[in-house]
Amino acid sequence: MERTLVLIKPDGVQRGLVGEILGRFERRGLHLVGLKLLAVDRARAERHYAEHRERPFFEAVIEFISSSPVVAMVWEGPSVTALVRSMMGPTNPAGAAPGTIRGDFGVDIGQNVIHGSDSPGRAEEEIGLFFSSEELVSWERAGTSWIYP
Ligand code: D4T
Repeated sequence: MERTLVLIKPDGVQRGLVGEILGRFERRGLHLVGLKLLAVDRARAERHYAEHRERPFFEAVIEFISSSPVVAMVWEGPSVTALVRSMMGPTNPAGAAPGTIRGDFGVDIGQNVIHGSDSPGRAEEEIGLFFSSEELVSWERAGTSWIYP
């Protein structure tokens, strides 16, 4: 079963949106297998955003993600990476439809509330960057068979 990494960014945590965002994924029927609040240090931030090292916004995103705690989550489900990305909306909230997380709570491309892995392969790497294997819990949630077989 596919897994993906979600971060509620410092703006989402500071604005008290953790429960709202987590609840959307729960209500959608996704399965939670990892969850923690943590401060992202510069080294972890640079590894997470390594693909953007040459981009002009690199320094700003590193400072932002390490400015205040984030909530890291691992969600499991069929096609969960694409499904989470569709619930998030596009990177720039200005183009995000109402009903998406960024469309409901975001205004700024930098402070865009949430991160989700952009492919299943990338999700595996990002989960490894934020969670040890002992922190991921395999469990059965009552009623999952009524959401997907
Ligand atoms: P993240 O990685 O935060 O989920 O965002 P996305 O996957 O949606 O978008 P991204 O990797 O292209 O961008 C990473 C991060 O950089 C910020 N950003 C991005 C920015 O401040 N200015 C920009 O022009 C872009 C493209 C927002 C997200």
